[in-house]
Amino acid sequence: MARVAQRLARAASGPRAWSIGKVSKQLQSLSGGTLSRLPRELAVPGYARARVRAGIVHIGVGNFHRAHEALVLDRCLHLPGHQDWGIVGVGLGKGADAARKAKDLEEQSCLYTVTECAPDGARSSRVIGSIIRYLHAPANPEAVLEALSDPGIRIVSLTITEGGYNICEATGEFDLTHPDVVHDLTHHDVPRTAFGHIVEALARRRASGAGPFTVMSCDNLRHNGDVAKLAVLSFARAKDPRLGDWIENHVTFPNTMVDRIVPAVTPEDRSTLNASMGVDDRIPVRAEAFLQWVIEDRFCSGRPDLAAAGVELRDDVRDFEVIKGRMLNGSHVLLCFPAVLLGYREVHQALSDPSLAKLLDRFMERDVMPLLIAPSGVSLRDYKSMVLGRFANPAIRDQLLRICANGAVKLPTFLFKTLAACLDQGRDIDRFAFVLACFRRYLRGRDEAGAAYAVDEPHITPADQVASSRDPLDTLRIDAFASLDLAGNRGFVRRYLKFTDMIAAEGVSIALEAASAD
Ligand code: CS2
Repeated sequence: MARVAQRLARAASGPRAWSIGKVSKQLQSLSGGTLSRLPRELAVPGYARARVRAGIVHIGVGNFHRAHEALVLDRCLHLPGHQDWGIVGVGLGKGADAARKAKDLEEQSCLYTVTECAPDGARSSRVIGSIIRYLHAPANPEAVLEALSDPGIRIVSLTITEGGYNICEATGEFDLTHPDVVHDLTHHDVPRTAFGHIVEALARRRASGAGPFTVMSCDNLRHNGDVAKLAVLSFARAKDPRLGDWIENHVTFPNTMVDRIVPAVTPEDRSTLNASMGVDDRIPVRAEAFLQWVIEDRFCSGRPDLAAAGVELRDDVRDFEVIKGRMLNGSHVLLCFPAVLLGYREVHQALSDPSLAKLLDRFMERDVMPLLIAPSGVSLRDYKSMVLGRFANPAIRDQLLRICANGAVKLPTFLFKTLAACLDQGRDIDRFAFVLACFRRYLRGRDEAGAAYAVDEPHITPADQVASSRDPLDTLRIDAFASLDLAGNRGFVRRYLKFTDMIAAEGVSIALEAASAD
């Protein structure tokens, strides 16, 4: 009888048939109501989701958040006494994609699958249940402010991208002239930016006695907590200096180092993942098996037992951030532009090209590692091998164009500290001159074989783009690169023009050999 009822329920919820090659499978839809009917091999939340309350608001629910913090919190929710640490997800983005994501999450009761792919091909998938509510801010800004003002919320975490903190590269200050910031300073109840939301919510909490929350940045930035603090305090002081003081005295901004490679999911990936799980998940995530999260233990209003869920709580987070940003993200950004120009589209394919592998090896070994101090228990040489091994993982098929996106912000974020030190110390700067020459060539949107790709550079103005295509030195002068005045450095300009000319006359391969020559 039970089996019959189960079958009827299965039929009522309308499993869809998919075929991959010759195999066709019945896929079970995913939502709170179908959890008990999912294929047995798929791990599902082992806690009562209905009893979970929100303790965290997360702004920027991209694939990275869903495969990183939300997965760690899902582990926490399995611990006794942790039912108050669910997540309310918030999306600030406008446009059709953002609205679709909100709809998909709502229809799936905010459930989704994460599939972890090890380099040996082993895969495991599970349903993550830690996001219990999702709010699309443009559709209802007041709901977001209410959620953030709820006394139950004790942490507000952020993945709003490296460029999202609105810090001017030239001055290092929060840009109070940005139109959205100007808007938020005068329209307190309908903010557009993360800072407008956070500061208005803190003002309300201060007035109501609900107390502060921790602001935890999870973006790939040097000292991300300090940057988040600068942004929040600058905004708050511009709005109300006394509120700024209150925030400074009560809110904490721990620095964190986040690490997990999470590729974009194409429609083909989605079909393959769903067929292998037997589930019709509209928003599945795929990630490498590796996951690291190091956090300073500075939470002003409490935290879950993150250590029990695999997080490292340490005082020397900044050292980890520096190593990860300069070695892993630095290598990514050094690799992606020449690799795309050479016709590669996935990271592991590029790594199987010995010239590109050599470029990264030289870069880490010669340019980066001599400048770093390893935290206790970390060997830089092992770290280098681990980075190269992770990039070479064929199972995650990470997209080079994902890494290229927003290169104007990523290049300075991940390479300029190393470049500045190399310039100061009169060391080899060829890898940097080479990658900037490749970046300029990449902006044309066609690789060396003529294949077109989409260039995603929200921080380069159309005028800069035109200028850059005429005069190679104008690429060095774009606002995002202002901190180093590279166009005014004769030594750098000489090397950069050498690579620009070499790429134009002889091609990227020849320039690549020259950039990693002994
Ligand atoms: C990548 C990162 O987007 C990028 O530039 O380097 O997303 C990288 O995959 C993660 O930081 C790995 O932790």
